[in-house]
Amino acid sequence: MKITDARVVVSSPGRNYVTVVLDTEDGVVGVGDATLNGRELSVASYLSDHVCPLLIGRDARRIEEIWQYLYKGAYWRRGPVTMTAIAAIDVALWDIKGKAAGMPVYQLLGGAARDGVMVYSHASGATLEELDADVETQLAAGFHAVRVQASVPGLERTYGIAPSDGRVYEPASSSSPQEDSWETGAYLDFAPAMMAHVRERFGFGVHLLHDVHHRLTPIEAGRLGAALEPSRPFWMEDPTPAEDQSAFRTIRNHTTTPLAVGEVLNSIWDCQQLITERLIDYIRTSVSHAGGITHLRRIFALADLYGVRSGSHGAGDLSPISMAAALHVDLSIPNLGIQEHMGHRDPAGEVFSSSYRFADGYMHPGDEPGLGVVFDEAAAARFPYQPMYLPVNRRLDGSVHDW
Ligand code: KDG
Ligand code: MG
Repeated sequence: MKITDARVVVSSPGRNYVTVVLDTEDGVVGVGDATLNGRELSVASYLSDHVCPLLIGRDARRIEEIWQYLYKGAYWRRGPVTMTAIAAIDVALWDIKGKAAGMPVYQLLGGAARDGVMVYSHASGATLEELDADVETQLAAGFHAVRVQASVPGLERTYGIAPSDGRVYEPASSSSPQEDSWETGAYLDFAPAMMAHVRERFGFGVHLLHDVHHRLTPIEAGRLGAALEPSRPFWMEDPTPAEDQSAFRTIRNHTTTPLAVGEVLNSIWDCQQLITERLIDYIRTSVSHAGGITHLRRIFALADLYGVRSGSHGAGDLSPISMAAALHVDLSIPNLGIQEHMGHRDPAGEVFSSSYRFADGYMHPGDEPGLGVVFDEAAAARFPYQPMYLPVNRRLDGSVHDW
């Protein structure tokens, strides 16, 4: 089954998405997501300038061989641009394999290990009252797990606060990076009080999650984890910059709050120490930024050996193709923890139609052959690329901090 065309489509239906389309000689078409928020065109270039030409004439059925060819054949290893590009090709090849077999991808991965995938949604507010109202909305929608974020008093802008009109949270903005402000002391005082407030209001029957977004030092994160313990969060996410793996030993030594990390990590080698030294509880690598279904399954298999569970990133900047691919993996692995699900802004649904479904806090990828997502290239052409940047974060003294 030879690949006859490989092309990259950059579109912006509600936000930017980079989509790979692979055609094969017998008419089976596969799609993959290559979106890297704020750096979309670098992945598009890596694909169209360096990867797509290498695929023409290759056998689409040889997924592992193509993965190894693209990874080892480049000589230069890892990194978000390379691994997102490889991921998109890998996911498109799994889509093709499923369609050719007449089966949903999860059946090819061993079948369903559970009936549905528990997902968490987001709640946020500029005030605790607004946060309460949003948590109520998420619970009414059926979610059993909710990530909670609120504006830190005294800071001009806080990470993770969705617009008050109900649209999905989107940190990227056009023309130039937005500047956020940061003061560790104010945050460390506020976050445990916010979590305690939500617990008091909604009780212990809902899983509560919180994202620190890489902003603390290890000892500060240890202090936060300990302060959160009475609220029993499902996890504390990205407490320190994710690339510093040994930092998690210090955090671990000071708290029993479960730790989640990995949305910015791209390969099994980036999380080897975190997993094998049991420094975390949940690994958040995603299908689209960590080498696709093939490589993500390898990471989760390693994690399973060490009692670490999955908790994949699923922000709105991962397209519906990635969401579907994540659900096929989540449904089939033994060590699912939870899956993030933010949804997508309109008019993404005009470009991507997906067969995954949500009911009572759980999602299922559906039983269409392949991934179950149809990408409408003609519709995508109506929404041209918009330059977008993620924010930068500054401390009150003007120095650049982790965002
Ligand atoms: O593009 C960056 C977002 O995907 C990220 O900020 C979202 O941290 C995030 C999360 O946990 O969803
Ligand atoms: Mg996060």
